[in-house]
Amino acid sequence: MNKILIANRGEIALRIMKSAREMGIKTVAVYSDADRNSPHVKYADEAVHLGPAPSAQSYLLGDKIIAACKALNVDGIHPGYGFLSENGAFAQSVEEAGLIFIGPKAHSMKVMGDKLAAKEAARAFDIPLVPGTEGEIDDQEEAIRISKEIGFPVLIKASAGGGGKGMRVVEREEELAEQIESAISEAKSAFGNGAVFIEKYVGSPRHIEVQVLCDSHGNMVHLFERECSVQRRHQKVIEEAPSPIISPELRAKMGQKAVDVARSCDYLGAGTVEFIMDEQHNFYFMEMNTRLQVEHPVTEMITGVDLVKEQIRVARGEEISFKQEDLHIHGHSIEVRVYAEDARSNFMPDIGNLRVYQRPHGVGVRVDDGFEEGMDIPIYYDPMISKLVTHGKDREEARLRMIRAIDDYKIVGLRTTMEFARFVMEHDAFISGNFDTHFVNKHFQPELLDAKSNNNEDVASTIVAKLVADANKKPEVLNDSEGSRSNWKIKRS
Ligand code: MV4
Repeated sequence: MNKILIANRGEIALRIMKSAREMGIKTVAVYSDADRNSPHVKYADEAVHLGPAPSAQSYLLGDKIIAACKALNVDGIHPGYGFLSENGAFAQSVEEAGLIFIGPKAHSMKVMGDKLAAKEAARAFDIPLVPGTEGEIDDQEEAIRISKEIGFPVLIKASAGGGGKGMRVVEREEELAEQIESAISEAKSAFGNGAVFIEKYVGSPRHIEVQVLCDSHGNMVHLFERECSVQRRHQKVIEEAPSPIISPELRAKMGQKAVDVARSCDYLGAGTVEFIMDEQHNFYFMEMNTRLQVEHPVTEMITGVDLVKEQIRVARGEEISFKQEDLHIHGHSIEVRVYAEDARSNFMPDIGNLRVYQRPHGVGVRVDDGFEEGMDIPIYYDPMISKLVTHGKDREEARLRMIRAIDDYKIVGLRTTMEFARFVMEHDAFISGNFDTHFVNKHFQPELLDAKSNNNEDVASTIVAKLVADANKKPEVLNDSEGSRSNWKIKRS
């Protein structure tokens, strides 16, 4: 593989290009009108314009992307996450065009993209599943019988849903028939597939997912778990690895089950097996994400494995570069997703310009981002500005490092979720590790954000004051050994 095209934008496009470059592989960026001047376009060896800003006219144009690959002699496509990454039909077209899709086969995506098919595949491999109906509900009487058997509350899920879409909790038997009817019609209109099923409702689950990696030589490994319980409305906000509540024995067991899920769909490449865990630490398979995930860096930080490199290796037909027994957990890593959202106004997306953008640095700090100072955050895509990742010898060091990094990260021009993240980092429930997927609803109110911390206006005035002070500095600052070599003077003359 000499040249790959990255069918994505922003931080993940850059992240992928960095690994490709280290492997001596040329990179091709694609971009929309909104991303003309983006770092991912500048970083790539070549770049192809796709169209107007909306995804449907740019990053989702599979045929146009494949045509660009042919014109530029590209060997493979990395889809990143979102956009075309879990589109089996696209993966199929890529292969039919004689290109390598850096990801699993269309078959695996198809099985795991349908929750009922995923559960059926997993059942054959003895993976723990939440008690419920075995297949699609086609008989109300039977649905009621099974629900009574497992006990209320139950959860109705759409087979074509996923990520929490199309779920509804039913508390009482009398509501069940009506809820099933409306779930079916909702699933039909939302997904074009009315198949729904029932599970026992797990009231206080933790979201724990296991990273897996498979090659075409039959090697399948897991890279331990990520704890992703701090989320709001199915949007993850903070992730960490390892989970603060999992014992080595449980980890080995979950890892083995995750590998079996991968085996059940003949998986290739990097994937994530999502489990929920109840208060008694019983874990149940929920779904498999057949892509590289946003939160993959925390796994990289604790294992030392470059997941993108491994994806490329196995896509080239090579073996994974290590064995299960070579892997160990080194310390602890936490990721905060920095969104252009206002936590004080119900996390409304905040649009604007990154007037000041200064990244934190230092030991154990990693920033995966795709913007530069002065850029606008486009309204057309996900409002994530960056991922702030820390690593420490243990959870407490990673946590304190995160607080320090948040304080060092200067963003002016937009409201971000950083002060919310700081609130979580300092919350007793987070510190103790005693939290579940209801953390935000249970513990967060905007009033709890420190009135003066990280307020945009305060930061702005601090920085303006600093700029004025810098501009008025006496020449001796420029004459010291650091200053005389810097281009401080040149930039401002
Ligand atoms: C559940 C559940 C409780 N009981 N299933 C939501 C996303 C999807 N992957 C699975 N989800 C859930 N399935 C049963 N039987 C609670 C959730 C859930 C959840 C899971 C993981 C992370 C955040 C969540 C937030 C709300 C509900």
